[in-house]
Amino acid sequence: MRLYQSATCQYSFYVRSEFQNMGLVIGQDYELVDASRGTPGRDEVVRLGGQNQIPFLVDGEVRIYESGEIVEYAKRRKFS
Ligand SMILES: N[C@@H](CCC(=O)N[C@@H](CS)C(=O)NCC(=O)O)C(=O)O
Repeated sequence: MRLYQSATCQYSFYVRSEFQNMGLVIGQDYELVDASRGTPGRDEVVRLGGQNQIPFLVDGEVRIYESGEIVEYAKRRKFS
């Protein structure tokens, strides 16, 4: 999984916290990509998903923009 996010976005903070609570490990279970405005990461968000918004999760063909859905998806993926 690849999580596009930024340090100052509250929704990104929420997703990072939940991933940590689940015991997901950066570099092992997912990659963190800085997608602050004006970064190559943000360009990738738009290119891959068509919306200029973070947090954004990519996992294979899966693309999710809603923080709550990202967390639910990661839980299902880890625990099912
Ligand atoms: N649908 C979102 C709302 C996310 C949201 O509002 N993200 C803000 C940043 S915190 C955003 O991407 N705004 C547009 C921008 O930063 O250019 C969610 O709950 O995850």
